[in-house]
Amino acid sequence: MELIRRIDAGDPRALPRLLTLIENRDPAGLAALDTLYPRGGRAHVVGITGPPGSGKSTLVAALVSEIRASGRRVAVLAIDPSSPVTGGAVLGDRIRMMEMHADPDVFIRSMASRGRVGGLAPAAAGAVAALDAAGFPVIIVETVGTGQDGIDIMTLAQTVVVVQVPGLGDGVQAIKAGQLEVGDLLVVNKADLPGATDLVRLLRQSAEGLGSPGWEVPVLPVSAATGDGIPGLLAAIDRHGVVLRGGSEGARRQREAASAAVMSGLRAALERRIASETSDEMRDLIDAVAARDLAPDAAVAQLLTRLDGAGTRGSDPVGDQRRG
Ligand SMILES: Nc1nc2c(ncn2[C@@H]2O[C@H](COP(=O)(O)OP(=O)(O)O)[C@@H](O)[C@H]2O)c(=O)[nH]1
Ligand SMILES: [Mg+2]
Repeated sequence: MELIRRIDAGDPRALPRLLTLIENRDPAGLAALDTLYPRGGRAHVVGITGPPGSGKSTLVAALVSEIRASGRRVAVLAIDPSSPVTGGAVLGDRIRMMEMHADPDVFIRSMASRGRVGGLAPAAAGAVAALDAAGFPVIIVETVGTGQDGIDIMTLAQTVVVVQVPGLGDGVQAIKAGQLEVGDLLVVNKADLPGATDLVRLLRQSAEGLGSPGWEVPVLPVSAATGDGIPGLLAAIDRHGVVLRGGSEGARRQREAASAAVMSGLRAALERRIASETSDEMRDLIDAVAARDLAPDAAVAQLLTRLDGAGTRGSDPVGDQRRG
């Protein structure tokens, strides 16, 4: 296929093009992904998550410089599930990383959920798979929080870095909300600000006993703005990658990621099918439920029968079917 040949030849416009096709669920993009998928599985996918303003983008920029200094290529996927009307947040991130656009071995892509057909989670999983197949040894995924809009960073990333900052009480919030548990590494960013030492101490207590076989969760103070602690953070991320590759935990996570990718894709496909196959009938049935002529379960049963019929016909009016 032409697009894959161009990616292999190192055409800088081919990969952004492929990601756009995948995001739009264009049959050509999905067919390319079918071909590319078996090539993947070698990248170390690192998720960076934390509250807005905690310095994730600044941290990613610092990590990218450090990874480049170690001679590796790196791709960044910045996911913003907040559907900004203006796209401002995503654009801000882009501009901040602009200097890196000059480096052909750094690939940066932003993704928002605004106007998306078929859900952000499958699109993000598809993008990671494409970047993996394109040969980036490290892929960084930046996203706010966890589980928002179906983006569960754990299902995309092998190594999850949870970012906290002093001064906002966020650390305490995160402990209460159980957000630390998803982290393989806990980072206290803005360690140049007051309160960092206390937060590190608090998180170290909370992190005790967390982790996976052969891995204790480290709590690392860094300053993305000054670069303090960044080499140590990258070293810890790399170490976690090595631990994963050496043990059963890595395989377990691969299996979990595969399961999540299939399930989110299936869910999105069913939602598209529901929207396209049942809309008229759905409206009538909802009217009937509202008028108390029909119980909700009875309406659901009728709609399912309708979808079963659509399934056996094999029709796919959204144009999802692979034509590759
Ligand atoms: N003092 C200080 N400020 C930082 C540090 N890292 C990031 N910031 C600032 O925090 C703000 C939010 O950073 P950003 O990377 O956009 O956060 P994000 O929303 O988590 O991606 C910006 O004004 C950054 O300059 C740091 O290490 N120290
Ligand atoms: Mg950001």
